[in-house]
Amino acid sequence: MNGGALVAQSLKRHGVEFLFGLPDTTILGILDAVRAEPSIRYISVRHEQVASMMADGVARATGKPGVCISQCGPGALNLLYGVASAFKDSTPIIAITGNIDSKYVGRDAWHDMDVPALFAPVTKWSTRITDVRDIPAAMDYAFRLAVTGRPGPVHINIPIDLQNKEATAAVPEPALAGWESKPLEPSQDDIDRAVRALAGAERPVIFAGGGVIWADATDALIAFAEHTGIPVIVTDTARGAIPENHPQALGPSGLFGSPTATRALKEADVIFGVGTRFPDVSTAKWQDISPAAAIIQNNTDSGEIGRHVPVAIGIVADARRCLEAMLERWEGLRPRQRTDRAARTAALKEAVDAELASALTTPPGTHDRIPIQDMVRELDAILDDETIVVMDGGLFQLTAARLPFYRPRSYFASIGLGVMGYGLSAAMGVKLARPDRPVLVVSGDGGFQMVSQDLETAVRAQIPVVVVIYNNNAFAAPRGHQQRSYGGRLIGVNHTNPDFAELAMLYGAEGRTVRTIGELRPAVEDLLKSGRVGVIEVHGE
Ligand SMILES: Cc1ncc(C[n+]2csc(CCOP(=O)(O)OP(=O)(O)O)c2C)c(N)n1
Ligand SMILES: [Mg+2]
Repeated sequence: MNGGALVAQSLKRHGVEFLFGLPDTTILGILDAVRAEPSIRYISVRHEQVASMMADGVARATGKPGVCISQCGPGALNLLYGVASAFKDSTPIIAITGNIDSKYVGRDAWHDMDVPALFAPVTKWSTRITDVRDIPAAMDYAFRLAVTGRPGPVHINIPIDLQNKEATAAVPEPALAGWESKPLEPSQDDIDRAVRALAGAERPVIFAGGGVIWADATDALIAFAEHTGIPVIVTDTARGAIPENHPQALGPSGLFGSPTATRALKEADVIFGVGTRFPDVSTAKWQDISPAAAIIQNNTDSGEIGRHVPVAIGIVADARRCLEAMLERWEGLRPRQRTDRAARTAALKEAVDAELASALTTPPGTHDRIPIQDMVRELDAILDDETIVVMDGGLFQLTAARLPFYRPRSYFASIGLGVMGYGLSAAMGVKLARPDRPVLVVSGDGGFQMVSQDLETAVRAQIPVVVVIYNNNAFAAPRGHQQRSYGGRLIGVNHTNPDFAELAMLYGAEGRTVRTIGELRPAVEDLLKSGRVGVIEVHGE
């Protein structure tokens, strides 16, 4: 077996169904072997950044690493984009890059760059293979590392000569083969202290992060919340961990959340952070966490505990095991609880609902084009809890992210890095992994235009996602800053766009234009049902 076949066999062994990439000479050994492996579907993209974000989509939709591949030089630079986004949002990706022949690596030859060094700051492990027989063990370690502790991307660089080289001597068995990891158990002492602190609290909140989703702990979260009556705030990677119409669900806090959830966080005397690193985006760079609050933090990665906020009780454990142990202990202890908890939670929930309604209320005045509030309100009315929403970044997102979500793995966005172009790209990975669920992208015109060439990929590979573009012919996010902070002196923020419906049709997709809000529902419903790739341009203001 040659190096390429060893890679393909490893992907197969790890149950990889999809590989996303863009071919070049330095990866042809691997691609040739993948071509011969019927269980793996290889899909070429038109820009490598789309491949890494598709892998991100697969990972977030399934909980298993997504895999992408590119050549070594410019391809690797493009691939890096989605890998970096995944790193910031704790998403496991296996990024594979090829390389020039080993004997020229590091000699400033054509395409030669120190690719492992480029990937190092945005991966958990970035390595170059120097012996073909190391491939299986390196791949196994990569798959293991990507999902253990705080999940994240890993990168393996494989020179082309090793892909083509036969492994003549015996290939060592990967040391990790056959070893099953078990969820990390919490210490009973930590659980005891946490339960007592929470039970005695006057204004407690549960602050649930992406770790709850990765640990499949949403049932445990809901059970614990219901038993204790404590309100739940979620981070942006944990949307839907508790249905957002649940009487105790306050939705997200911070930049994309409600002022009430933020206030509940600020006023809390005890904060139970579960499966979270306390992201800056949810906490106004940690300023929304009172220095007087007692913080309980659960994370499966001990390095994340106390990293951003001082922690009174740290619980290093799998989020599910932590929540289950907390509930068990709470039931055993039957702690005396404050009786005003239910009334406080109900008041918070009422305020969150009222705020959501006002966030989606159209500002007064005349509107020549469709206000963002109208579009999001209408989407809220149209979408059911089956539909997965993948969101791009931009000013529109501040309103669009207010859409409520009711199930885990139903909302994905590039939060920590905030990359433009994430919407269509990640959505394609999500749809491949979850063909049973409708997938809708909400994007700005700027973000969509960063990856619009990959409509061709969606059409060719028959990935029926529907993209709603809120077209304001501008990079409105920086424009807003210029209006507020630079005396309205605009530079570089207004532009023109093609007719997006026409563009979609040129690519062989369906295209619709929405000029009045009433046209949105039929367009979304028809296209989601059509089984085809669809683009809906909304004339935004
Ligand atoms: C690759 C990249 N470049 C620049 C930015 C900074 N940025 C954030 S939002 C934005 C404008 C997005 O425009 P659009 O998609 O049209 O959404 P809008 O702000 O108009 O709602 C820019 C330039 C970014 N996040 N990512
Ligand atoms: Mg725009």
